[in-house]
Amino acid sequence: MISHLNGKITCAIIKPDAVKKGYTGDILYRITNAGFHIRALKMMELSKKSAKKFYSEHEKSSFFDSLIEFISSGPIVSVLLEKENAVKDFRILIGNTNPIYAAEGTIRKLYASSLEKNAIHGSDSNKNAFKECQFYFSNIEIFLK
Ligand code: FUP
Repeated sequence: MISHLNGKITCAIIKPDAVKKGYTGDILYRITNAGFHIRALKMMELSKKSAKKFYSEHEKSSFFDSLIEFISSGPIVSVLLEKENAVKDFRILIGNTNPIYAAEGTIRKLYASSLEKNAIHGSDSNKNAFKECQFYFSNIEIFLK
């Protein structure tokens, strides 16, 4: 069982805009420099079907089709991160969803170009952190020993 990791893991995704612009290394440096430990990492492309599954909570939103088009438009880097207060601290590190409102020094302020092309994803709850880490890494227990 991995319930002892509740609150200590989160799922990050470096999105196609940031990967394409060559920001992957800089972003990972900022993440590890902030005290997060990388437990698993992979570069991949999401099919439209997988993208729809990952963002299913937004399927009724007006921006859904565009979001699916964007997130499946090129390679992404998905990362399983571990740290105390991982979910909350990572959301602070990445900043507001819209880079216009993101605080100075946050990853979205530094690397995002718009609300949609906002460089990075971070889980918004402990429940979603487990769900999303499982989505990208299937059997997460092997990475968390
Ligand atoms: P976040 O939790 O910060 O990733 O933001 P949301 O779950 O609210 O939104 C998921 C993604 O949808 C965001 F990263 C960007 C995109 N989005 C839009 O493209 N348009 C919107 O109006 C809202 C969100």
